[in-house]
Order: sequence, then structure tokens, then C-alpha cells
Amino acid sequence: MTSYAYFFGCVIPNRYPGVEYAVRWVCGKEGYDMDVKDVPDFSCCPVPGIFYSTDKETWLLLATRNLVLAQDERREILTVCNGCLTSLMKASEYLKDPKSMGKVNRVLAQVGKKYTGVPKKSEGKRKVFEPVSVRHYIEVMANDIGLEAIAAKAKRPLKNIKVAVHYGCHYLRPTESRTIDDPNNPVLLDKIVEACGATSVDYEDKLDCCGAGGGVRSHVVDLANSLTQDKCRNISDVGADCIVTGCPFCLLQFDNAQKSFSKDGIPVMHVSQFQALSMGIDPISLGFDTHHVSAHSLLRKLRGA
Ligand code: 9S8
Ligand code: 9S8
Ligand code: COM
Repeated sequence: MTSYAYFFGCVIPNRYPGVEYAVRWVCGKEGYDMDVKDVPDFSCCPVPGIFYSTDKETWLLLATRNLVLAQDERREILTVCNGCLTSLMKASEYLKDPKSMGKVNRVLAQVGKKYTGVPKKSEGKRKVFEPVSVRHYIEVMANDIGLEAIAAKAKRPLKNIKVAVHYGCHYLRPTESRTIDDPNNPVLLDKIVEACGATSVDYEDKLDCCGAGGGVRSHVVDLANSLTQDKCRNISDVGADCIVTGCPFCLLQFDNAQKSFSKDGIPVMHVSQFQALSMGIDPISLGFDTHHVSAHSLLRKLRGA
């Protein structure tokens, strides 16, 4: 059985505690009883749109420190956020270059840490190391747990629920380095939603950005919100009951931006919350009261009222 380390990032613990609860519930005894551990020393990944774009050295250093913590525990990193996936995966790529690794290790030595990668096997006297493996929740669910197992646990009927899935840029781009799904025709999130018993509806420009990433929300919030408005228009055109994403920052954007252009809005949640719903969790545990867009319309439909 694979051993994982939870990597929640910053947005979930600070803004959407219900997502953290859902992830722990799905991965824990009530769900798939996976071997996942907390690594309390993990820091911000750091966020790619800010750090990677402005100061690569600091970015690589902080990301490598996180990788070392997982490496020393011999665990794969289980990210629940697209931005964290990008940062940590990209850092692990950079570290394949011995020069970059050496440079980072000279600084990390000051805090008693060293990145080597995970020892795999010995070839004669030579030890062979592999990069620390960085995984996304969606891909772990689809591949390690499997769609059949997801379907088998989906006991709450969601047949009438129409879902618009949103993948988000850092799940898909840059396309040449994404190997977890087909970046031009991703399917795993749609398949998880369908395995939960709901219907994933197609919509115009489904693979577009939510509007927030890359510092756009922090810098030009009106632009970010107008991009979200375009997406939401396409999503309401196909009559979706909710939006499901694997990225907490996209969740935050859909959840906040809708206030600027619509009264009610379309409920939005993380895929783990949707999965937990399908598994029969009491929705009160999912922290929807901390979301800006109310989930009532969806929950009412679930109750068949
Ligand atoms: S950590 Fe700090 S800001 Fe964030 S959620 Fe996802 S990206 Fe990584
Ligand atoms: S936030 Fe999450 S992944 Fe990103 S950059 Fe464009 S889309 Fe929303
Ligand atoms: C979005 C992360 S998930 S970032 O804003 O592009 O860094």
C-alpha cells in the first residue's frame, strides 16, 4: 500500500476547513482507510503564481524543504490543490539537475536538511535515488483508489445532480509536462463525479482559467471576476446544480467572485466534499456555512424536496 503525506497548502486550512474535513474523512476509516500522515512542518508550497514568477531561488528552496520532509518520511506527497501540485512537481523536476540540487543543499545544510530523492535500490556500490513523488488528490482517487471503489461507496443517490467540473490551469498546464491526465481532454474529474452517481455536464470553454491564478485575483480583482463571470454564464447555460473542482483557489474564486455579479450564485465545492456527500456524510460536517455561495439549493435537491 502506498504511504502518503497530506499536503493541504494554505487556502484549505485557513479558508475552507470543511474541505480538510472531507479529505480526512474520505481518506480515513469512514472511507478508504489509506496510509496518510500529517507532516506538521510543511510550509506554503510556496504558491507558484507569486514565488515562482518573481524569485525562483527562494521558490526552489522553500519547495525543496517541503520535499525533504516527505523524502525523510518515505512518503508520496498528496496535494489537494493545483497550485501546490505545480510548485512541488516543478521543484522535483528542477532538482534532477545536480547543479540545482547542490546549490539548494548548500543552503538547506544550514537547517540540517538535505535533498537526495528517495533511495530506490543499489546498483553495485552506487545508490539509486528517485525524485520525491508529488500526486494530486484527483489522480490518487482515480488511479490508486479506482473508479469502481468510488462507485461502490456512493450510497447517496445523486442521479439528478448536474455538475460542471472545473479542472483549473495548474492541473492542465504547461501541457507538455502534465502527465496525470490528458491536458487537452482531461477526464478524471468528470469520471469521479460520475462514479459518485451524478452527471457531469459539458459546457463552453470548460478548460479556461477561473480567473484568479497567477496573481490576477490579488492584483486586478475586477479582471479576475469578469473571467469568472464568463465561466459562470456558460455553466448556468447548461443548468448545472453545482461546480466541482480539485483546486481550493479556484473554489475560493468561484465562491467569492459570484457575489460581484449575481445574487444567489451556483454552489461550488471541492471534489472531496462532493465525494463525501455521495458517501452519505452529514452535510453539516462539510463546512458549507463558511462558503459565500449558499449550498442550500443543492442540498434541498439532494433531499428530494
Ligand atoms: S500553499 Fe501557500 S498559498 Fe497555496 S493553497 Fe495551493 S498553492 Fe501551495
Ligand atoms: S486557480 Fe486553481 S488552478 Fe488556477 S491558474 Fe487558471 S485556474 Fe483557478
Ligand atoms: C493558483 C495558484 S492554484 S497561483 O495563483 O497561480 O499561484
